[in-house]
Amino acid sequence: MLNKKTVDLINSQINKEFYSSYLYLDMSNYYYAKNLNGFGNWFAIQTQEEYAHAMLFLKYVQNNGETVTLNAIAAPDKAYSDFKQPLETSLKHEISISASINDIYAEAHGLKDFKTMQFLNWFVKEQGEEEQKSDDLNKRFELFGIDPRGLYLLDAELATRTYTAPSLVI
Ligand code: OFO
Repeated sequence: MLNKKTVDLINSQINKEFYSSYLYLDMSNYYYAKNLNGFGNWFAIQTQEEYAHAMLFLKYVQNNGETVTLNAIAAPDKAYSDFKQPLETSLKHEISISASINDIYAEAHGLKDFKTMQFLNWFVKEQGEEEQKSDDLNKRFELFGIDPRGLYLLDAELATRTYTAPSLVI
């Protein structure tokens, strides 16, 4: 059994993770349409990761005998006017997702819900890594992305990224 507010927060987090997946799919499409297939690949893998996060939260609700509530996923409404914008948007988005997970953690902590805190530990670490990855990509774009040859090499590097399923087992 979980506290109702905790279940509500986690159900809302499921929606945010699916939205993240959708948002990154939109960014992936943007880069593929510009023939930056490496950037397209990088965000396509982000999409897979976010889908996996949503499913982990979903499984946690199910495993605790609670009801999963699936709400409508908002359409990604961003229009990008240059190659840097999706990178900046994604960093801001990751920071907001970290804050959202911290809010669930704070609720669980207040309730001495150690089981949920332990479950969330993986996500707290994962968000730290996600923010770092995104920040790193922003910085490398600033260094190399403005020069066409640098952009070509960065795109080629991002094309090599492959998907690894989350290590968390629920
Ligand atoms: Fe779900 O990890 Fe990023 O947002």
